[in-house]
Amino acid sequence: MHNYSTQTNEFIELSLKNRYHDFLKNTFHNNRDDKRYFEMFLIRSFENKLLDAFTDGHISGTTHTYIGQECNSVALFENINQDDIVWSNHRCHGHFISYCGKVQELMAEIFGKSNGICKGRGGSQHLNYKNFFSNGILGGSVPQAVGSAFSLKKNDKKRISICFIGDGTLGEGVLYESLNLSSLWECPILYVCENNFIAQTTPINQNLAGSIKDRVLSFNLKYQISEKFDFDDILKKGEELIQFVRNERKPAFLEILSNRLGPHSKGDDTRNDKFLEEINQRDVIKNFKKKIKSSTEIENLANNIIEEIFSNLIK
Ligand SMILES: Cc1ncc(C[n+]2csc(CCOP(=O)(O)OP(=O)(O)O)c2C)c(N)n1
Ligand SMILES: [Mg+2]
Repeated sequence: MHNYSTQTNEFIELSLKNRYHDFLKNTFHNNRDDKRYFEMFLIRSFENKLLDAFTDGHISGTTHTYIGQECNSVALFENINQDDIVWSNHRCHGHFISYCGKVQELMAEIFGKSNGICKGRGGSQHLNYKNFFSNGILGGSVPQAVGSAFSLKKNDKKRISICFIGDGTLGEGVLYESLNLSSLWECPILYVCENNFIAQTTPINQNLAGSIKDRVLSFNLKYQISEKFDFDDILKKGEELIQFVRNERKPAFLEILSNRLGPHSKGDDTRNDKFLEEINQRDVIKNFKKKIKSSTEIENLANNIIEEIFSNLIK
């Protein structure tokens, strides 16, 4: 067992200096599963705090939380570098935290503060920091992701572009133009489709004909699916496709079956209790926790960090 609970200040100091990954190294050393559990739990704690902050009237507008899908970005970002180009969507907080760990600037951004990532003007959905971009328009980032991958193809031998979409984004026509061109031009892009079986309130069986796999294969992209709701499986498939795109300079598509455990945005969940109970049983964090001896210490550390950041913000 480790005593992690004293490291709140170190986190705040290092993540402000864009040294989140040094914090992870200093704190967890070679204990990779503790580190992964911390990263997933930090995102969950951040998102829960955010929902509370809306309920308590600290902020207005809207937000889409990543509760239930934390495992996807934590696993993928083990193989994505800060100089790769990341194109995220409306559900971007988890991707962003995995990219750089700048939790306080993200919360400040959502609170509309001038010390936020985009000086408080981007809000929850429109982030830009270094090579990370997000866009709240479904499919809005997709052609840009292809453009950036095309540029990397011409000017770079190792960097890649990563484009996150949801299953609902399969209804946007621009996705197919993008799949087509990225395949034809052999662009180094990885599409990641986080398939949580629902788009806002519309279940996938009411808006998607055929299969995601068949659509992707028809454009001749390399395709993989992670369907086990298991961190190690996402890590393995993600690593394989990221290495493929990096080395072969060709596009690939990873579909990850996922659980959206929270509402679409703040309180708008139309799914019934029985279904919610079922998907909570496959909560990847809960299952991952079973192998973590210091889980309480790690949860305390993450919760303390979020609490400290939040209380500084509302002072
Ligand atoms: C072009 C466009 N149409 C509608 C919306 C409103 N909207 C925001 S998120 C969302 C559902 C997205 O579903 P999916 O792509 O599956 O992602 P998820 O929310 O499940 O992560 C919708 C309809 C939007 N942002 N952009
Ligand atoms: Mg969805």
